[in-house]
Amino acid sequence: MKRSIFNVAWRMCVGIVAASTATGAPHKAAGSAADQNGSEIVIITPRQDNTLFNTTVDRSSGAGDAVFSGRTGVGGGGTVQRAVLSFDVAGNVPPGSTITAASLTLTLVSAGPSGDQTHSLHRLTADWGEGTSVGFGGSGAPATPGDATWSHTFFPDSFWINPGGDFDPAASAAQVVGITPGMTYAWDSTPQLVADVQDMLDDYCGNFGWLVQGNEIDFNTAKKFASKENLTPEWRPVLMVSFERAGSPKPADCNNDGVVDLLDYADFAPCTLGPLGGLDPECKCFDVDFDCNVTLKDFASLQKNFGE
Ligand SMILES: [Ca+2]
Ligand SMILES: [Ca+2]
Ligand SMILES: [Ca+2]
Repeated sequence: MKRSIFNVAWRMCVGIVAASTATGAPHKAAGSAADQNGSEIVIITPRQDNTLFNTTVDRSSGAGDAVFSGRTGVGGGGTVQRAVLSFDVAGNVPPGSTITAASLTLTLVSAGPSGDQTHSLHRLTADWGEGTSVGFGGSGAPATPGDATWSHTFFPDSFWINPGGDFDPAASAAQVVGITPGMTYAWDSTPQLVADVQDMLDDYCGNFGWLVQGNEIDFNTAKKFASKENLTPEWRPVLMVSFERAGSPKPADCNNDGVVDLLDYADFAPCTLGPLGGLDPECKCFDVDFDCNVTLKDFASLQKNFGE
């Protein structure tokens, strides 16, 4: 097993933070620490995670306690599995920050008997969902509304362009995963992984996370990792991000003059397009809750900061 100094140093931090949450909700930067280079560090748990199972009927495991990557044995039907995970980077790292390091950590629950296998992270290029299906084995359970499946981004009406997921064929990071239950595996901070997370911050409306791809050729290469629903909090996936903030921008101070006032309100008003309005680049600053729309919820934040 390979673990960088970065990850070893922060695994304790992860354990402490993960143990403190039972919801899988993202952790706020306010509780972040600093790394050896002085960058702030934040620990983010998944926004959602799921598995695409290459089965003849639509199966998924949106609410299951694990995600899978690789291929089952003959007894399991030789099912190819791809884990998908996304993280709310923009909700946890201040806008304008520079990402200096990033690492994804998964904990192995169990594995097929094939020994070490390389699993790579690929940036997803389409949005996908997580329903209420709970699969216990390596072939998932019948998909429920909103679940990602091998064919669907959101079961039953929305589809990937490419069955098995739309993702960048170039890996952002790779890690060899063994077979010992309870072991943690970190996809280390490669330049591409850092670039991915920077993009997830800057262009958060296009942040759909990563797909984990294993050995899909040979039987018994499946790895079962704890998901955000896992009952053991410290086993849940975590994305560790180091960043340097650009200053302390006040939410909704979009003309950047240090105060939220009527000038900002004048710019805000034309940006309120409603839930289907999308996000004009000029309006991005007003999307205070990072949901890719400027709505009354964002106005509430503008109001809260008014005069400050
Ligand atoms: Ca899940
Ligand atoms: Ca202002
Ligand atoms: Ca918003």
